[in-house]
Amino acid sequence: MKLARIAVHLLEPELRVPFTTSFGTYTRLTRPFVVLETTDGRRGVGEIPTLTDPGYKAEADTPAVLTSLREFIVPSVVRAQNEGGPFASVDALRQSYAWIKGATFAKSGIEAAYWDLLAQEAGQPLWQLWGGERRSFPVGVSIGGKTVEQVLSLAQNAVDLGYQRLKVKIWPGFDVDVVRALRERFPDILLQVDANSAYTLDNWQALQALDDFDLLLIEQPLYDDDIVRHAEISASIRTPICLDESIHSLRDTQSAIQLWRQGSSLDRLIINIKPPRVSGFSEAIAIARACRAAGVRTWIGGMLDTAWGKAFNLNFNGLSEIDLPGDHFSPSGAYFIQDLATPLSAQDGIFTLGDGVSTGVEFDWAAFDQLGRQLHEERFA
Ligand code: OSB
Ligand code: MG
Repeated sequence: MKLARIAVHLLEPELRVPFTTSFGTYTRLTRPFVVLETTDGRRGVGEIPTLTDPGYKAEADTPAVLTSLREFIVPSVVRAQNEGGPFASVDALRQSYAWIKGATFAKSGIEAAYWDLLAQEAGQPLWQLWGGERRSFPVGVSIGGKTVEQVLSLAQNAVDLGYQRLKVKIWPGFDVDVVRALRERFPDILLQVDANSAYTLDNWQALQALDDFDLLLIEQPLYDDDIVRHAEISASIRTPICLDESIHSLRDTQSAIQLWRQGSSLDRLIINIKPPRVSGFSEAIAIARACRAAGVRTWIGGMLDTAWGKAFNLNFNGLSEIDLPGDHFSPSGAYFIQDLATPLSAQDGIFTLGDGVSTGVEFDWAAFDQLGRQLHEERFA
């Protein structure tokens, strides 16, 4: 497969319902997309699920990703094929930009577009290409509300839609009360919380009260760039700790596994695998396998991705190494006012993968053009 052109687009999809986290409320998003075109006219598309600012983590914001792509990653990919010929594999593609430190979100968009091309060429669904062996699995929703009433209303909506697992955003002062209210209303549901690094070593103790509510996990309570302190507090809290922000690679995952093995216990460590946060699906698959081998549970996180990005993640969930329900759906029905594909849907909280090629959904090029514009393009020699 020979690449002819690479383009970066910027879209502005709008959420139907604002999403609140410990670091801010989001309604209008800005989203870079990578389009790879082959010499025979095939196009592959990769979404980069940035937020507008670095409130979630460094290099996960739109300006940083656009700069990395334009200045370093796109020129590296073009140079590599021009000088060395067509990429023989996804690994060869990744090698072309491996010298660039960080920029995991930006890199993941190139890799996703390439996987889309490979799947189209093979005439296969992504889940098959990735060795997935599980067609059906339970899925969940992530709830970002500002008040207990808002959270309860979104949770009720999600439960009425059939979802059997809820994740709720918390922060200091908005934790025990919201969890208690959810538990009272939904005594048997799989329930987990996400703090997005809002607590510190001085106030995380408030989270010990959550041990009474039979939570599946507490996601990223402490600093976004820390693994060690999370391992330390994990010994003093019964509820498992889940790492999101602080895992960028298989190596980070191995560090966490080593720390939990030495300290508390591996059943108190859970990893949220977000493919863009770890530079793409190759690394994400390696992380899923390493965690399974160590007895550490995993699930697939989201970033308010459009139906295109969500479809990639649902295919990834077809791997039998993934243990727990992921953040694949919106608690209010659909995330976006206008989307890039008809969103895949679950029945009674269970999603089933189909036989459709690549993502399994049809990319809506007209919506793509309506929602944004091309910022940058380079042609291969
Ligand atoms: O931490 O998982 C997170 C959204 C934006 C940024 C960070 C996170 C989230 C979510 C949304 O929780 C999950 C989803 O896409 O459904
Ligand atoms: Mg998270």
